[in-house]
Amino acid sequence: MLTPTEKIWHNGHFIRWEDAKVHVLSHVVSYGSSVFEGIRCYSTALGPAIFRLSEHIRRLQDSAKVYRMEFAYSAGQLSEAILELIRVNKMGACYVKPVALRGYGDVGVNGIKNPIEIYIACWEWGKYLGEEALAEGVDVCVSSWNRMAPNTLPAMAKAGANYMNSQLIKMEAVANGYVEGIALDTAGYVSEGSGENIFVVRDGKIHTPPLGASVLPGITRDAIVTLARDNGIPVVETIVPREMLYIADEVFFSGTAAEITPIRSIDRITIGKGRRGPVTERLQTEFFGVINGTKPDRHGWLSPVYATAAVK
Ligand code: PPE
Repeated sequence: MLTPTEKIWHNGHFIRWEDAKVHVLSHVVSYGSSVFEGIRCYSTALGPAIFRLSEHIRRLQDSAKVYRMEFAYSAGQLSEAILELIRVNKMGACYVKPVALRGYGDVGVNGIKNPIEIYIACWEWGKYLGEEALAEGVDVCVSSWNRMAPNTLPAMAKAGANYMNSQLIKMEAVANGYVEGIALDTAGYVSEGSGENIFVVRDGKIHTPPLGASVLPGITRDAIVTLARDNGIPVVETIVPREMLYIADEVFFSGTAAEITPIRSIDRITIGKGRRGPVTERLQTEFFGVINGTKPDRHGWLSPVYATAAVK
């Protein structure tokens, strides 16, 4: 269960956790008009440090732009608010969620006149797909639900409403005894999990669906592509047919919450040897190496919470 922290940031002020409430007639409640981020702060050799802060803030701004939401705060102000929130709450490793929503005011679908409320909360969040998942892999299915069609809800925006689709995928998967579901896009090609991007390895080459396959432009996805290239592992963004999942040597999920999670079976078909494969393991080693300081932070991905001068 969620353990409250002391403070939540709201429109430039720190308020008590208990006071971070919205009115039931806020636009977001009926119409799903929110955009948000999920960010991890890791406990590192430099103290708590946020992974890819500027990229997450940029995506939040991008999501808002698609939905014509205007922020009263700059990227710099939002970054500083996140760092300060972690300091105020005296947190180490934690998960940070900034959310911007259309609030209380006008009624009706067009929420353009409603105030934009920005909240940032943080809490401790462990392993997303279970404790064993990172080493053992997870059992998943292909969902009967498609990811949103490109001309319905824009997948590049991380909007609250997209997660109604995610909920259908996730609830169906769990009800049927799987940990997660993989959605296809409306053309029938592999898209992503309910809260993760997906990677398929065959003959030493990594494939991941392109942005046109209704996927979120994952920041972990980008980190994996970068780390793979750094390490001479071929990686391509390309359309992935469903059957390629079943005949892959390795398949894994990526996400802020899921990090790099191997998949050991899909629709009860064993993937590769049925456990974490060598490419997945190598990428985990590179990824966690940057975080725990055994590998250099070559791309400047970490923003230390207590050394603001180092924030990008
Ligand atoms: N696709 C979806 C649909 C998604 O929600 C996420 C993140 C990703 C891909 C991976 O993106 P990134 O985190 O930038 O690498 N899902 C977030 C929310 C999870 C939740 O349950 O809430 C996350 O991983 O934080």
